[in-house]
Amino acid sequence: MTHTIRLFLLGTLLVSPLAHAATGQQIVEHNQLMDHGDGHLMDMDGGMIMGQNKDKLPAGCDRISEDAQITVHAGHQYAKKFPGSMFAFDQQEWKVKPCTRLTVNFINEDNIRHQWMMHGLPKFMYDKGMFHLEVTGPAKISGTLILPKEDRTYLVHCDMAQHMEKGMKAQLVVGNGSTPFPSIPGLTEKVIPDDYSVPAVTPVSTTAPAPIQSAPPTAVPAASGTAASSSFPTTYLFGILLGAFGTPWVISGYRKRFEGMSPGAVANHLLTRLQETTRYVIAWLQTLYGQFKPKG
Ligand SMILES: [Cu+2]
Repeated sequence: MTHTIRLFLLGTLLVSPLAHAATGQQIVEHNQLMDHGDGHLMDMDGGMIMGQNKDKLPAGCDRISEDAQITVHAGHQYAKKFPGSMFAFDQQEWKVKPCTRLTVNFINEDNIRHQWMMHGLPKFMYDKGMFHLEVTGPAKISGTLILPKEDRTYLVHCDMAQHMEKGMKAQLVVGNGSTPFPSIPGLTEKVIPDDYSVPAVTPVSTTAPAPIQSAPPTAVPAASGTAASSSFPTTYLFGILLGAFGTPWVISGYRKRFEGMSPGAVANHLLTRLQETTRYVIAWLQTLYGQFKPKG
């Protein structure tokens, strides 16, 4: 029982939140990670260390030159001084001597996941050539590695999607370093510089004759097609009604009209009417064909 209480108190002490000066948030410290071997450590709250090495000397280092510590703050607020960026570390460059045993204290101040990921380490002792700290903030996680003997500049970034592109990029210089990395905020030239220039405004004519001329060819066939298809049943019904009630009236009218006319005059009159009707029917059929033929 006493043992359980002691463990509980120890655990409470170890994960006790640190006061976050800037925002009043509580920074949870992840320091009870399970060692999965090969320098890979994790805890149940998503804290992760990859490539930890506290005692294996890299080739060429006959001893640890010095023990050093850096504290890295990560978060949105550090991006404010870099226009166009969203995330950043509080520093963009760290310098250490070759064969340094370096402990990185990584403090993620955002309520999202961030990483302090270093690339290009020798694969004979760092699996995947990486050293990597990762935690969901606000939280702190610390890891240790021993740097190689060679003068070299290493890329450090957050590998969460788009975080490096949005500013979370830095470099660690060992000894005299090597070629610096591009696009490190406030440190090196951008590969693709941001362009915030306002494009020149092209004057727009208020009369704008061109759109008016170009509109009719597309608008007219569509409009007539729609009107024809929607009005066709009404027209058809109207025709039937006109035929049913109009025909007797027309016959009686013609009967009166033909009274007293010679058969020749009646025939001539009917022939003229037939010609007119034929022309009308042909015109109607042409219109109908124009409306229903396949477009294009
Ligand atoms: Cu990130």
